[in-house]
Amino acid sequence: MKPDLDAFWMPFTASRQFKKAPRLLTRSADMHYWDDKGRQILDGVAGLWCVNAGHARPKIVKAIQDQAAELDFAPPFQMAHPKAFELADKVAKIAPPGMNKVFFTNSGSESVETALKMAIAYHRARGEGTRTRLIGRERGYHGVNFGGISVGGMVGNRKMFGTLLAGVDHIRHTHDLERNAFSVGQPEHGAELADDLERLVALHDASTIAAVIVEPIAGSTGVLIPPKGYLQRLREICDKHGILLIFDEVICGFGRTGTPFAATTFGVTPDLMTLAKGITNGCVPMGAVLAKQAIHDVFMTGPEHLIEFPHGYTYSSHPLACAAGLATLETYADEGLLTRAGQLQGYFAEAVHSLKGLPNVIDIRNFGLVGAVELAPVAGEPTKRAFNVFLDCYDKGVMLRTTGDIVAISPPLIIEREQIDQIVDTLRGAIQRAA
Ligand code: PXG
Ligand code: PLP
Repeated sequence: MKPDLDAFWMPFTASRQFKKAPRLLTRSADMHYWDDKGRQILDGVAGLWCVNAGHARPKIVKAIQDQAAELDFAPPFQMAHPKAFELADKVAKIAPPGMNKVFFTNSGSESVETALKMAIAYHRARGEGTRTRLIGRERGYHGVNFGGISVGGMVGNRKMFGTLLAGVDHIRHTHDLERNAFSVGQPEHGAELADDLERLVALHDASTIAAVIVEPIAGSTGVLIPPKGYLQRLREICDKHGILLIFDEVICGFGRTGTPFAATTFGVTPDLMTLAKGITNGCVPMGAVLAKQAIHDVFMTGPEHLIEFPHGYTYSSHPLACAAGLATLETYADEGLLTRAGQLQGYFAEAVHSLKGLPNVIDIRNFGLVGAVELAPVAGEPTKRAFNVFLDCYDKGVMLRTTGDIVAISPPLIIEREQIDQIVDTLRGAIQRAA
């Protein structure tokens, strides 16, 4: 039976267009979706950057089913269940060295709010309560809650929502078509853009700044790869001024860049790290914040019967999410998925860069198993060209994602070479037709 489409107010959707021509997914397995008409669609974006092990993987399905029957819910405040500890331990074991404390949330947005609150509370607990300012970056995406859109830098996600958080500033983004267009892997130019943080320190004084939050690779804004040396420089400047560095790895985490986390791939360890999406392979909502031991320990003072960090969600460390997370990590390990992007990235890079020279293609970028093709906008109608490419690809059986006039590719890490070819060939046709 066809559902009535009226009541559901859809998130981040051109909903009037959608309801005229709905794209309804009804089934999934491995690299594919099927729609309500029985059409098979190749998943070029891991659902929404989250289904890193591919769809409906047996171990994960069974773990969720078994968990629902065994223990459906356990209160996470003043109580717990064993799998929460088990999952925290397993996540800590693949985390960058020293990031061994894990706080669970239910989404990337909640992870961001949690990390920002941790940063401010950490400084206060150490007697530096003046450090309350949060620094984000232009074009950053840190979810949709008030803290996240305040430090975020995507204008469209901010402009409708008033004054946002006070005491926030932004460093410049790193996108530079003039110097870096068509870079394969990390761009050469732009490490010096990290020095923008020095400008904000000079303006506000380090004693007012709690933390800087950046995505190692900015995903949602259109896949901006960090220039060589940029993240290292940001780390150095944070250290020099006692500012915490937060990496938002909601998209980068769990194998997208060729190691478990972008922090490891790029060799820069932050103080706090936000995770979500791939932690449960997208099967049950879950997020997490990883913290360095020393940050955690600052909170562990005062009378032992008191709550040290007054924060948490009803569904933090939900049993279904923990069961899914454990089975997900096992699946990643069984199949070597957290390093597979490293093995495929050469082939993937060559495939996506083969689109260079097509009409309106003004940049192509890639790292690990994430890529983007930036198109010149239709004059006076920004976003339309890429959206038409997205619709065309979907019509031809490949699901991609667009933001602005950028088409993003971030397939499940189980992808095979022929499927990379199918994505790129379909995209080639759509870009030609959109000329
Ligand atoms: N931080 C980053 C870096 C993200 O990519 C979030 C936080 C928020 O996570 P939740 O689970 O609250 O959505 C994200 C999520 C897109 C797109 O258009 C990307 C995300 C979400 C929705 C759309 O590419 N990333
Ligand atoms: N609003 C009300 C009235 C609540 O009682 C709660 C939680 O108890 C929340 C919001 C927060 O919900 P959650 O813990 O699921 O984020």
